[in-house]
Amino acid sequence: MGLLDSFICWLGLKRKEVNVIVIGLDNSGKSTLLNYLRPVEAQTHDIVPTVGFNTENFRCKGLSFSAFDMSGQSRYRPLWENYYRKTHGIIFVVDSSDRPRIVVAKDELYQLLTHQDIRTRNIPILFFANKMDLRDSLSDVGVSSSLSLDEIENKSWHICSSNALTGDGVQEGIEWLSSAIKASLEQAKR
Ligand SMILES: Nc1nc2c(ncn2[C@@H]2O[C@H](COP(=O)(O)OP(=O)(O)OP(=O)(O)O)[C@@H](O)[C@H]2O)c(=O)[nH]1
Ligand SMILES: [Mg+2]
Repeated sequence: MGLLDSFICWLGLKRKEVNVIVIGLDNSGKSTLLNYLRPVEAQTHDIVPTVGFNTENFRCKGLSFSAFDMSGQSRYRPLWENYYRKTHGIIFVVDSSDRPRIVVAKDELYQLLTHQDIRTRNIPILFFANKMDLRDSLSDVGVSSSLSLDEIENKSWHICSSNALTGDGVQEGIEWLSSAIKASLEQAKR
């Protein structure tokens, strides 16, 4: 951000721009969730598996978000780490109905938490226990314990049950993330 931009931000005339990376296994609902955050007239009913990544923009609580919607397919997962250094927050989406692959999600989470660009930073992580509408889905508590979220150190985290098709739980999660990012930016200034 240039000096002029910083001044305009300071005056409260411009929203602070932040980056978030949206990760999680393929088919967990990342793109569907981001689609819900678009203005109604821009939403699509035709979401296909992401190739590589897409970017989406949305606003919340005075922040202007650039969200990197990453593909969760195994061949594209190595791309995720390229975005870690510049991200202000992480959205990790889990398909709560995909019990057989929750261990794969846990392994990807471990790789994230131990990555050199993430390990030592107090970077907020928002988990969506998505597809809560499906029968036999794990609850947010079930997803949290399957992923051992209680063992996360040095980071603020929060988990929300969501239904990305209807948007249930999505706004609540994004509001938490906005507040957590603002708090971590304030902390970094001190
Ligand atoms: N029932 C239900 N289906 C969902 C929900 N969220 C997403 N889906 C469906 O899950 C499928 C995958 O959704 P995507 O948003 O493409 O998943 P993704 O995580 O972006 O997948 P990749 O781009 O391949 O990594 C689609 O058929 C969605 O309609 C949900 O909350 N409930
Ligand atoms: Mg996608």
